[in-house]
Amino acid sequence: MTVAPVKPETGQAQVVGFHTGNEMAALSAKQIRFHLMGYYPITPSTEIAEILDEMKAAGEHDIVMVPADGEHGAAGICYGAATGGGRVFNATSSQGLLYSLEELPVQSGTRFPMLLDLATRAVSGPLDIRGDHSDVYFALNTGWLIFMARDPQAVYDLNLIALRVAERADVRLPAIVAFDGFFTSHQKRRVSSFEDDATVQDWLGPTPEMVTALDPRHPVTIGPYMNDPDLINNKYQLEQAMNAAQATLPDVIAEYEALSGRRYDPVDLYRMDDAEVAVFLLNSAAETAKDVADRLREQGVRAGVISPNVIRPFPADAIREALRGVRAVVLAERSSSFGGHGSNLSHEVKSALKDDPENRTLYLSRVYGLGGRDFYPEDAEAFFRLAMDAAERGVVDVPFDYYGVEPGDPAKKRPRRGAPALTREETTSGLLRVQPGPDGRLEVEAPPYWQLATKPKRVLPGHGACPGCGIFPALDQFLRGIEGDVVVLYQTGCAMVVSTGYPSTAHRVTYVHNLFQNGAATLSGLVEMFHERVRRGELPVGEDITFVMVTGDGGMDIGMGAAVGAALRNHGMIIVEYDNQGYMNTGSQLSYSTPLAHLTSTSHVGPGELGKAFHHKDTPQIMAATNIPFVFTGVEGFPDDLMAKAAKAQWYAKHQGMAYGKILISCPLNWKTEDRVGVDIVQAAVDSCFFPLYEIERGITRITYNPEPIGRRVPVAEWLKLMGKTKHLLKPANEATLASIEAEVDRRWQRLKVKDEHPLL
Ligand SMILES: Cc1ncc(C[n+]2csc(CCOP(=O)(O)OP(=O)(O)O)c2C)c(N)n1
Ligand code: SF4
Ligand SMILES: [Mg+2]
Repeated sequence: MTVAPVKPETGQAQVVGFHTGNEMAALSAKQIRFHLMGYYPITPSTEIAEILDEMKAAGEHDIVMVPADGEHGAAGICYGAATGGGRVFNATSSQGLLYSLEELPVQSGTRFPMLLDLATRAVSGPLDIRGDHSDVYFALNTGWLIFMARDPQAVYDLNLIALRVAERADVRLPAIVAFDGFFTSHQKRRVSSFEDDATVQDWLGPTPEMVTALDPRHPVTIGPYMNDPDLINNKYQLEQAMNAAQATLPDVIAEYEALSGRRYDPVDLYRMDDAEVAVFLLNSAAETAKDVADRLREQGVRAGVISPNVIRPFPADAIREALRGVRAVVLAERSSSFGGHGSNLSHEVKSALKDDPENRTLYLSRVYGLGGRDFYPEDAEAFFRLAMDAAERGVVDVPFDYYGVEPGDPAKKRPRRGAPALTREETTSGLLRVQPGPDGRLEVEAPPYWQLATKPKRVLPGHGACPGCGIFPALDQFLRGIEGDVVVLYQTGCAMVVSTGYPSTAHRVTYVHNLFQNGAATLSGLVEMFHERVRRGELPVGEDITFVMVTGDGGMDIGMGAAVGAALRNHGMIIVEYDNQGYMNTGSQLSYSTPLAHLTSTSHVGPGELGKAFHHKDTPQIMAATNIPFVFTGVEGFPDDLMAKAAKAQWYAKHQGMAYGKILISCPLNWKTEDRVGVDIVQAAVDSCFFPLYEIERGITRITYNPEPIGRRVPVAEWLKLMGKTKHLLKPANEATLASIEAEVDRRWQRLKVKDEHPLL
């Protein structure tokens, strides 16, 4: 992009800084002063909400920030807010975009503008957090405008341009501004921004008058049931809106240039005037190729780079025009349309060229850089050389291919195996016996925990968890209470991320991963397949596997629907949740299990905000309401208790259906504590009755550790004072909030005690 100096006679005062794409996204959102942001954290876009939350805590803006239960929820929140007539913002990446995908056509089809910033990232699976364009390509058919921002400056500028186009009366479409995950989202660049927020707000003007759900005197029906022939007409109108956006773009670009001194034509053309060979690239890779084009020009090669700033509407005319005299072009894309003999935009460029009967450009389509694989000048040069070779010989030998891949030889390269498989004898101590007692509850006969210490670990110690992390000690205690063969499913979270990294694994038992919105459904499918294959005689009749899903507390937000679904179907499996009170592997964002007023990276503390705004989720009680046979809580500091509950969970999973348990574990990194004190903090959480230890067996509640009669109950302040993330709650100014936490903890505890004492509850 060319950054022209601001023209003093027309431009507005600007400041120069050194910022990342995410910072520029947040800055532009703050300056636009959206009414609302609905969001859900996902790397590498998470920082945008984090920065905005920090600014809010500091009192720098008044945007309503709504933390969703998942991206589908975030998209719904944004859509609902947009029907209310204000300005709406969201930010996401990868699976987050895909998880909200079905909402996107709802919004464009009913024509409510908003802005969605997409820090692009490879789509799962397998899971990869780095940047390619496979996510944004899924949005090509959603009816959203799509702008491509090649650097942090463009993120800022295109956010303003996109919103302005989106809100035009004849457009009224939501818009995505996509920039390269990590390459642009996290790398600092020299950038300019308007000094005064008012400049941005004046340029955009007030939110335009639109259909609104908030005017009872003028009721409207938004999203009526619609059938043939109206539906196709609705889509035709959407197409017209895209055309209107295309028509309006030159004006908006010119106006923005007058305001800022920076110009964004629909297609960024670099030395294309007389180019004979060219590469077509999106976003940051195009910048790399520009340097190479310069170098080749010094050697006498007429090389150029063509790179759209907008892909919806697709600037077919400008591309056709730019390629008119080009002899060969490499169309290189960071995404694939598997089986499509070329990725999507390659086909769109080719079809644009077909519309010019005079055009003789040869084209080669290449997929490169998937999963964030770096794109170096040598790679750009290789593309130019492909084009030069085709131009010289007048033929294209390989029209479509992947670039920079090594398919490997399965005979030579096998994933490294971890430790040898566990035998059933090794995992069966024979020391744990579970049987129904006279009152219908299970009785567990178990040795002291230390006697099971010789049972081999199902997760090897060579994982990458932080020092002092409570996950694996607690999981190990839990899994020791389970006898025999186990198949585990881990939802996305710290436990998953630190224990597998292709080609290594810390798991000695069969492990399956699915994304954390759907693990419970996935495991329930596996459980049913197991039983069906046994029934059909395809697996030995005596085969006996216990199925355990391991999830974080965040997985019980976004995956709540799947977990409740599996619970209502009562599959024979265990869900064990390790609760570290936040989305920790993505950098400590709040989860619904984060307690009130705790500090996280999306619930800051400052004059405008006091940590998380609502109380922690009572997941065990929610799961108990599904009437599954067994629900429990546990902590590492009570190993005998935890092990007995594991044994019961296994019995119920085998004989009656689902068991669910929540284990509170320490996260020194994000609780801001020393590594060694995790067990003490968790003990204080139990003794303050914030995290009571209990079980609900076939609907009957029993507290398994009561700190009151033994004189161990402590005020919640005694627990909160142990963590850096809650120290602010002990300040006199925050007395009322502390009292509110104490009151809520006590209210839940008193109800639990009543249940414990009641024979039917
Ligand atoms: C659909 C989707 N949204 C967001 C993410 C990013 N993400 C992966 S794990 C995670 C948080 C997990 O939190 P939790 O379950 O509590 O586990 P923890 O990281 O705390 O161990 C998030 C936000 C994702 N992978 N997929
Ligand atoms: S971030 Fe917290 S939960 Fe995750 S591995 Fe580190 S200490 Fe454990
Ligand atoms: Mg968590």
